[in-house]
Amino acid sequence: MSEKLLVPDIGEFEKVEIIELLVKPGDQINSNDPVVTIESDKSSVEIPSTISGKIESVNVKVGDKVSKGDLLLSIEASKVSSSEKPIPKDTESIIKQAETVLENKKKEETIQQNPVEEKKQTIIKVINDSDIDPLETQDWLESLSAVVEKDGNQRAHFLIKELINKAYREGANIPYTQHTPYINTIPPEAEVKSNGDQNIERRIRSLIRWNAAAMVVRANKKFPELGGHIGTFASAATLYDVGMNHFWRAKNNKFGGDLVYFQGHSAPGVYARAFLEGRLNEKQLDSFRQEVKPGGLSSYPHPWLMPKFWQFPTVSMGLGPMLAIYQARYMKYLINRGLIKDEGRKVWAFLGDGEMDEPESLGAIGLAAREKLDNLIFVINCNLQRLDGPVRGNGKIIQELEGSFRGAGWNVIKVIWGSYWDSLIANDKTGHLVKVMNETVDGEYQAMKARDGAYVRDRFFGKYPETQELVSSLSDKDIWRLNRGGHDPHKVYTAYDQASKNQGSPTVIIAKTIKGYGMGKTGESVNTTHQTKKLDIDDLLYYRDRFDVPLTDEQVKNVEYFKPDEKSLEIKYIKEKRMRLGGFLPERTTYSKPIKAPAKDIFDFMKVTTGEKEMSTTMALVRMFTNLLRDKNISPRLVPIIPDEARTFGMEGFFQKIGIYAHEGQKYEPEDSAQLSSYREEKTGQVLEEGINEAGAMSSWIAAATSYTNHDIEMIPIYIFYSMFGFQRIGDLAWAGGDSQARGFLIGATAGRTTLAGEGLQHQDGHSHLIASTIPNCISYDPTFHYELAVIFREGLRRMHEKNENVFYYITTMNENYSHPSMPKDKNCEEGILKGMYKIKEFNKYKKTKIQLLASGTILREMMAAAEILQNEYQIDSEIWSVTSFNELRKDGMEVERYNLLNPDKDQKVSFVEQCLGKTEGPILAASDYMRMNSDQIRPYTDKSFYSLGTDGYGRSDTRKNLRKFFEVDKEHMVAYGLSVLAKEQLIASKHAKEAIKKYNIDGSKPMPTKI
Ligand SMILES: Cc1ncc(C[n+]2csc(CCOP(=O)(O)OP(=O)(O)O)c2C)c(N)n1
Ligand SMILES: [Mg+2]
Repeated sequence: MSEKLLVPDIGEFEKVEIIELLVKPGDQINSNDPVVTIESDKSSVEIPSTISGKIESVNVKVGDKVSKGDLLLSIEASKVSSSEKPIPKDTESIIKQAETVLENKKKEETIQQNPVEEKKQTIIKVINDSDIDPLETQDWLESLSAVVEKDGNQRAHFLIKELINKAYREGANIPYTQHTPYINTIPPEAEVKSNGDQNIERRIRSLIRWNAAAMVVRANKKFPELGGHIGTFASAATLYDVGMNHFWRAKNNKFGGDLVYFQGHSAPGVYARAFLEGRLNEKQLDSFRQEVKPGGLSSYPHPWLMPKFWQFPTVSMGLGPMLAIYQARYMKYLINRGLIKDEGRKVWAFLGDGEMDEPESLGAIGLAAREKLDNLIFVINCNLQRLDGPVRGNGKIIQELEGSFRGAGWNVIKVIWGSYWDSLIANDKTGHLVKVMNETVDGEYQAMKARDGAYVRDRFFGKYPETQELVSSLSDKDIWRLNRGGHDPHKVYTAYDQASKNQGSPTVIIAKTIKGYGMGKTGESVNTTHQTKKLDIDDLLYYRDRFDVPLTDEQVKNVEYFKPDEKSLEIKYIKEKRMRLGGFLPERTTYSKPIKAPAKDIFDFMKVTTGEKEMSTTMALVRMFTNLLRDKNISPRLVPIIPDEARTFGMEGFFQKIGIYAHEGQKYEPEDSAQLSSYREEKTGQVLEEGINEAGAMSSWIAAATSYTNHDIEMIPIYIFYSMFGFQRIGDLAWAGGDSQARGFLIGATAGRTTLAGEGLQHQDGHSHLIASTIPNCISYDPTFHYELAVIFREGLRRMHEKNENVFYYITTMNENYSHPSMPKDKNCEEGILKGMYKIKEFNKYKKTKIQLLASGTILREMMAAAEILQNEYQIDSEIWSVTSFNELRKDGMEVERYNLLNPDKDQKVSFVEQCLGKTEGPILAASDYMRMNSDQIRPYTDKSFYSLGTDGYGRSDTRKNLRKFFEVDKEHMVAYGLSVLAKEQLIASKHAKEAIKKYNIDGSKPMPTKI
């Protein structure tokens, strides 16, 4: 039966051009196969067939303009019985969704019907001064305890929720509290015991503590300028050790490995453990913070400097939390897209309590909960101090963080008190102990740990007679021994155990510790702990004794490391524990397979002129992606990342074609479901649509760009953003991306200070290339024409994803529409595009006076127009150079100059700039849509006179024409400046320049754009 395929609803567009026919008569096609590509002035989209069968006739040709309802093809449809008719995708996902909801509901019901038998919960009374009827309160509490005992926690929760609902409906204004009392979330009865040997583990931990401190002290004895930290790891040692001994599984040939983001300043502790494990030797420990000689140990986790060890750069505070969240989300993305197996891998991130004040640290916690990232565990080491003093002297950081995370939907586990407190809390029949705990602020908690047991008795337990009584039988020493949760391996183990098993939400473990734990009077819990890097002999002896390190006084004086014999119980234990968990951590390895770059001809269509058709480079890029999606090797590996600008960039066609990643699929029928570019969310969706969130999008990009090492699968992330909201906004993340050896593309779209016209000061980018040039492994380009883009992009794919070079690409694309010429036939053109410049045109009619004109991006077109005027109206010849990358030219120039200076007696090399311009005639005038500094970068690498134009100053909204006039990068200014340059070089008389300045109404006394 013959069926007709019509142009579907293409939104607001009409008379859209057909630019490609993807099928011909006789082809057998399936439903959803693309048949033609259409292009508006903003975007190009493939139209998929809705019918399977054999094509009888194609009723359109390239160049035709079509609108909704026009006939595209006639197809002899394959016979599909109505029962076999495919369910439309949207409906299918809605059905799936409904089924899952039903299933979950069923599960919930069964859980509710069969409450897990709960152990008896201790009732903790919290004394409240505003309690007008304590007896009545007692009644209610007892009823609740009875419910907990009889029917379990879930039932109790249910009743409380119902009570609250009822009160709310009856008009009670119930204040919402996100805080629980200042005690551990997991009661002692619910604790899980570790199967580890606690004695050996303590001995190992003590040695790690000692060696970590020793390496910092030794380095600073030799070179006091090196610095380092002892106090941070001292507070976190137990938190790391329990993970290392019992929880964190390494990557090996059977398992992908858990990913652990270590807190930057605890690096000495991680090295100290690696020393006991036999992965680092004494010489290496002695080269801590001396990295210039190969083999030195990095101050902090830096994969660039220790590429086989560190996986994640975390020391710039706030980046670790964001990167870890997006890493966990990306892991789920890979699983849901079927690219890696779901092995229950976890992402653990260790963070400082001071670090949590960075807005980035909390900035993405909502996403983690929304995406149900139960593969993510944060451990916040609340030692109550940051660098200068207490994190919340007047408040309680643990409570505050609990509120933030609970409010965001996380599973919160507070580990505040160690086991020695258990019996005290159990005996707190009046509730006064919890009251004191709640009332005491962090400044007091910190001060207490800087003093002694007597002080704690007086200042803490002494607050109420009831609490004083509670510790009356304890000595001051006993009181001093009351430990904090983060230093108690049992409490930490049970928290990790519960966190690892939690489902449906991310978990945060908020652990209370002591900064500089064990460092004694000069370093424990004092405001200067953070910066303590030298310990005097008394401190060292105290530290040895405190942790029973088997060193003689003499050895302590020499600050010797201690490593037990290989056959000792400790070393055997530590190794055996790691072997059970699959290997050592951290370790950075890569087993991914390269992706073959597409054949050169995939971009051939971009090497021929677009003729009269005008398009922007942003649009050319989107066309190129559409083509790449047809490459079987490349397509599944592309990770398009967009921060709510797909429509701005003409990429909305991707929504239907490859779908938007949504871990729960699409629970609604989108408003535009009938349209070709309908908003389609899917569990297997490919696009990461990040919303208005550049930092998050960049974190996703880093996760995908390091997929080759963290997931052993090479991926091609392409993050497209408003160029101004790129490097300027997320510069530190880009730096961390470089450190991480990210591979992928960053596309600064709608770029240029005058090319993006109306948007104004905050939007118009005139410096992103300069910021990009600060990152050593970032390669950046500012192409003008579609073939330049194609050559650059393919080379990026080849270098990064086929040859696995650890570089990443930054390419600016623009939104100015113009016709693109064919690629010049010159065989060196491609090389020039990649190295940074090539000659695109020459005017050579008069052979009297010549000027070299260099420009990049759309400003090249102004320069080409100026050259034409110079030739036609002033008889000036010129050579025009398309500069695709001033940055790349500078890199080459620097290297050549350095080589020549260091090798004065050898044949001198010639920079690429000089290879191009050395033998040409006339001075150079260079311009771009960026600050003059952009083109000035190559000034030192040519002997010629060099003048530059650029867009220095704040942008502002206006038309492109007016902006270019304002910043003096339009063709008229170029003509006038060109003539002036030639006059200054005494190649022509100055009157020509004067005339041109007058002719173009240029006011010579107007202020610099930087001043207005
Ligand atoms: C973005 C950033 N700002 C400042 C610093 C400098 N700095 C290093 S450690 C530190 C204090 C850290 O306190 P906290 O997060 O509580 O960690 P702790 O050492 O107490 O575990 C500061 C301010 C940094 N590393 N990164
Ligand atoms: Mg801290």
